[in-house]
Amino acid sequence: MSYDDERKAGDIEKASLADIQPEANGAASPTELPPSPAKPQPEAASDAQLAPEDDKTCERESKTKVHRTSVIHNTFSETQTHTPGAAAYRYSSTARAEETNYSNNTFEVTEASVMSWVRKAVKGLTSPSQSPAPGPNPEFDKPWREVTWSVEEKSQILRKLKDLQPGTAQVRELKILLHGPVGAGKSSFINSVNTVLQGYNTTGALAASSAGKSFTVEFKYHRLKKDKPGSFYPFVFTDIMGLEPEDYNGVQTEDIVKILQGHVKGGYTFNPFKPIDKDDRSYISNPGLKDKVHCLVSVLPADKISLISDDVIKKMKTVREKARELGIPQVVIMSQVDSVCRLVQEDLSKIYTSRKIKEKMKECSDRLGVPMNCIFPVQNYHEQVTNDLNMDILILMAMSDIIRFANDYVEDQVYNANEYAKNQLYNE
Ligand SMILES: Nc1nc2c(ncn2[C@@H]2O[C@H](COP(=O)(O)OP(=O)(O)OP(=O)(O)O)[C@@H](O)[C@H]2O)c(=O)[nH]1
Ligand SMILES: [Mg+2]
Repeated sequence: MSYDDERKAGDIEKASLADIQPEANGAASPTELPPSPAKPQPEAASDAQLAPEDDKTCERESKTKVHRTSVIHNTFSETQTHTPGAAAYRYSSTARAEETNYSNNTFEVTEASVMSWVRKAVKGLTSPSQSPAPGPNPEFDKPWREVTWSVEEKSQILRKLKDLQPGTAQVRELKILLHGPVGAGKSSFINSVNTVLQGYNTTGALAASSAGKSFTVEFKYHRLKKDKPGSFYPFVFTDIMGLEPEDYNGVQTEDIVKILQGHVKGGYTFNPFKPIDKDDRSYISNPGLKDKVHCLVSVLPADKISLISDDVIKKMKTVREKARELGIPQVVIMSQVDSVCRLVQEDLSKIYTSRKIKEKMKECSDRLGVPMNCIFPVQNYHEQVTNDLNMDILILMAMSDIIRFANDYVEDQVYNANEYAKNQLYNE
């Protein structure tokens, strides 16, 4: 066989015979090549390892060539007599390497080249064409909810919030109540809104360093400062203890319902064993519209929705049903989106193109029984100390709807009450 024939027969390279494994069950294609447990994997050997280190190595190699000249020839056109006892070696479907005496008209190989050939063959095993078909694209072609990720958009929402005046003189502050499981990110959301409004890192509603037992035990109003001293935004957040599955752990649903109705004063400390009663000094017997909650915000962590116990979800549903009876608008904040989707963790502006996030929002919607358009995914400020435009935009989008719903509610209450009074007078 001529040199040219030999070349055609296979992709001939210099290789190390010492690194070729004896063939176990006849010819195997490179794609079928199992890794050798006893030997280091070809990929693991760096070029530096494979290259001759010094002159001595070269000398050694040339001696090897003389004594162990190899022929690589086409398996299917093979006609030569094999050296008796010559070991059969692993080879490709088109080429085969074996020891022979044909040193004068054959292509000589070195240990390094055979090693390289083996490496290529094994590489074929992991090449993209061999790997399993990729899963569905984690991104939608276009966002399913429109968001303008710009400084102008942020400034516009901020200005609206700064200029906000509740629609009725009866209510000076819109009350927003946050509830949800322990460690859902309730306090972090309040801090995040404050961080966006102030433009710097804030920790007004202290958040837990990690979730366990509820970190927030006191029923507290959080007022957010405006730019001038002594001036505040006309809305307050009420941060409460988290819900827990057991009856005597966390905040009681009865307490939350009392808060919705306006019976609980700020500063009240929750007692997981006993809900507030009429004799408590924090109990308001005849609450007015200003004492009531004007928007109920349920907070669920995106990364643990499926892990939240049915008991906690049941408690949340009880509170939501009571809020619905009272006509109080509701919003769901889905926090911790960065923990559930790598795409979003790397680029928050992909929030509405991420399939994972939509899937999680759907899970929120199904478990709580709320429509998708009431769910706002956000990433809270929890480790960042400087403002991020995309985080700000998502938080502000949620806030502007919360405030609008709350304001509409108080206006409706006053308008309906006035209409009712007028109608009563008219009928008399
Ligand atoms: N990665 C990530 N972590 C968050 C996010 N929001 C909150 N956390 C973390 O989640 C943990 C719980 O957050 P909190 O705000 O204390 O939760 P909470 O609902 O107020 O908890 P309780 O008051 O104990 O009921 C804290 O370690 C936060 O740093 C978020 O959007 N992303
Ligand atoms: Mg808290």
